[in-house]
Order: sequence, then structure tokens, then C-alpha cells
Amino acid sequence: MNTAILLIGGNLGDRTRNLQQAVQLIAANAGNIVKISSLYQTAPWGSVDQPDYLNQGIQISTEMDALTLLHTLLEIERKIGRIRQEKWGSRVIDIDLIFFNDEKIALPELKIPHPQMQHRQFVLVPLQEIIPDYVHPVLHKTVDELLRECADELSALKVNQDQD
Ligand code: PH2
Ligand code: MG
Ligand code: MG
Repeated sequence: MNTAILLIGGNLGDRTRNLQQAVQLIAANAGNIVKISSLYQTAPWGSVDQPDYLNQGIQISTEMDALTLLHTLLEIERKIGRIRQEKWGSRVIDIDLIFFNDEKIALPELKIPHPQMQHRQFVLVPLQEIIPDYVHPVLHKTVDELLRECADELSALKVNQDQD
């Protein structure tokens, strides 16, 4: 059995509903949900002129290898209605594979660990909630440590789900 860490996010349409649908499709098609973070409202990274995102971190256990899982996640994005457009542009759903066991993968279509995760609050803050002690297999630091050292100043605020 493999352990995969995912980050889901989106900033178009009914963001909460799109993330809920992604969680359901992941549970039905990709693996068992082991841990799931709160929802976080995050400032857009990379291109400021777009709405805030909702992001959420998920740990799953899966029989799939990393590439099979990647293709399954891309298929789920398509089902929810993702149309691939510009890099860093707005999207209804994005499902990114951040860690896969403690593997290092460098294929054109898949880089594990996600090469930019340590520079982004919107990834580190949700992951810190579910896997603070996970050690990054290349940087050899925990998620907690990476978050403390992260220079990104864009906000990532926990959503009070009672109000939603
Ligand atoms: N995803 C991006 C680009 N910028 N910003 C936030 N806050 N959250 C994201 O998930 C995100 C982003 C490209 O995938
Ligand atoms: Mg992404
Ligand atoms: Mg993506």
C-alpha cells in the first residue's frame, strides 16, 4: 500500500462544492482518505489578478503507483470540469500530487516531491495540519520546519466551516 499526499484547490464557481466533489471522487476512484485538513482561503500565488483560492490537504492510501494515480487525478479534474488554460490562471479544480511515500520522481509529467511546495504557504499550511512531522525526502526537513522557514507572505486562513 502506498501513501500519497495531495493538495486540492480552486478559485472559480462554487469552490466549496468543487472541493467536496473532488474529495468524493478521490475516495471513490483513487484510494482511501486517511487524513483531510480544514479548508483554507488562500491569496492567489503567481498571478495576483484573480479570486482567492480554497485549498485543502489530503492523505490517502492507495494501491496505485504514482503515475497511475496521477492519471486518475487528472481524469477527476476533467470530470469536475477543469479546462486547462494558462499556467497559474484561475481554475475550478486542481489536484496536485505533493508526496508519494518517500519517493523521488523526476519525469516530464510528474515531479515528486512537488518542486515548489516549500515556497508556498497555500501548500504548507494545510499540510502542516495533517502531516507536521513528515520529513521531506530531498530537503530532509519536516513540514513544520519548512513552514517556519518559508518566506512566502501570501495569506492562508482557515475557513470556519460552521459558517459555510
Ligand atoms: N494554484 C496555482 C497557482 N496559484 N494560488 C493559491 N493560493 N492556491 C493554489 O492552489 C494555486 C495558486 C497553480 O496550480
Ligand atoms: Mg497546482
Ligand atoms: Mg495541477
